[in-house]
Amino acid sequence: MTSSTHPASTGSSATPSTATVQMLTPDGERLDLDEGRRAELEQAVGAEALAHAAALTADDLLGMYRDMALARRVDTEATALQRQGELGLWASLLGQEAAQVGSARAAAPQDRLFPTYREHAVALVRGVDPAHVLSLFRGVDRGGWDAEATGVSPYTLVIGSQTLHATGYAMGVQRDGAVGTGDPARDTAVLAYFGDGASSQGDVHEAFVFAATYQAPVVFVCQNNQWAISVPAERQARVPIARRAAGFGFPGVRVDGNDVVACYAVVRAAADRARAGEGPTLVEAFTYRMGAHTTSDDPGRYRPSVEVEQWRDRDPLARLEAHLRRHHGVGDDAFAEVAREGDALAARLRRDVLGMREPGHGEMFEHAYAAPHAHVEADRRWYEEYVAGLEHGGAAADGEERA
Ligand SMILES: Cc1ncc(C[n+]2csc(CCOP(=O)(O)OP(=O)(O)O)c2C)c(N)n1
Repeated sequence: MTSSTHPASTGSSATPSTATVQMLTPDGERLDLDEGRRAELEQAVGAEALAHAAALTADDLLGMYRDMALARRVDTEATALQRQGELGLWASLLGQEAAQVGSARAAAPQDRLFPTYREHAVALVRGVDPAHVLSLFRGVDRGGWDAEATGVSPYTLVIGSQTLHATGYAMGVQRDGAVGTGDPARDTAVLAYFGDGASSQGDVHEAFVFAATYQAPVVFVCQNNQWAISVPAERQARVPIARRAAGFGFPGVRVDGNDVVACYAVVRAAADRARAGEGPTLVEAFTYRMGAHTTSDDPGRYRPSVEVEQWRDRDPLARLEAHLRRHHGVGDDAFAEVAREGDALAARLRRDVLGMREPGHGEMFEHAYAAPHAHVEADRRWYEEYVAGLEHGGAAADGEERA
């Protein structure tokens, strides 16, 4: 179905509506499998995306449910750990599981994903240990998971900057001859994640220009969760974000971000296009941030609770669960098994976090360069002397000139 009205517009009459692609209704019905809806959907997303959705098996769908449920369980545990003083901060993904799992599952193993700081489900799908993500929020690590092995670059807090890194990487991939060869194990796409607030950044617009000009293999995945901390999306974007792509010369699609099937299908088709050398696509996943911006934020000060309640009815997990129960005969046992797995993961995470050691003073210098570097060594010596001075009463290094 493509609906001509927002699933739940936050209200500004200045914001024109745009079609939102949906394949799984909140009640769990599959619209892409409905003969009557196919033509309308095909026009909105193309036959390839429909074929990708139709090819999903019951196992695939249960796998998506599991990914979303585990990500939500990690999120709940991380929020509790932060409240208990074990993490410095946490950016919850609650409500955004479908946009993240659908898009990440659409990526091929060789694709590279550039997240911001809320893509915990993306990381999970790609095999990043959530303990690594939590170590970053505990402040004992700088998020140093293996980007090569997982295909997930480090988190970025500088809003929108990773869209430029992603586009540069995609241009590199292109120059390495890994686009448009027709070899499915070689052709590579890049997914760049960012938020509605980030779409106001100059960096994002530069990334769009470069990606469009060079036909770089990038899928821009904007999770429009409708709030950039306390600023609503409608105050930043006078037209739906997906429509901006047209001005740069590439396709833009708005998809129901709480519908994991639609997110998967649309991003899969866009990534296929990118790998084939047909250039970038902007996918706006229209979703909602159910929690606070971070644990330092109080959304009750700026966000009407009725809006949150409306979105609770569109919960991405509940709709996939309804579909699996009604159309694939999945019963209580399977969901209980996923819940048990989630609890075990959460317990293991808690143990890991409580056991994380403080980093040594000099460790931040270790990965600045791959090989030893004289300036980095000088910085390290100065820093170690400075810290030693602090430990001996703060006098020794205070007045010293930096080397
Ligand atoms: C360049 C830059 N400017 C401002 C900030 C402060 N800041 C942190 S998060 C945020 C809002 C981001 O909103 P959005 O892009 O919609 O992502 P969301 O947090 O909603 O997922 C801002 C302004 C920053 N981190 N970097």
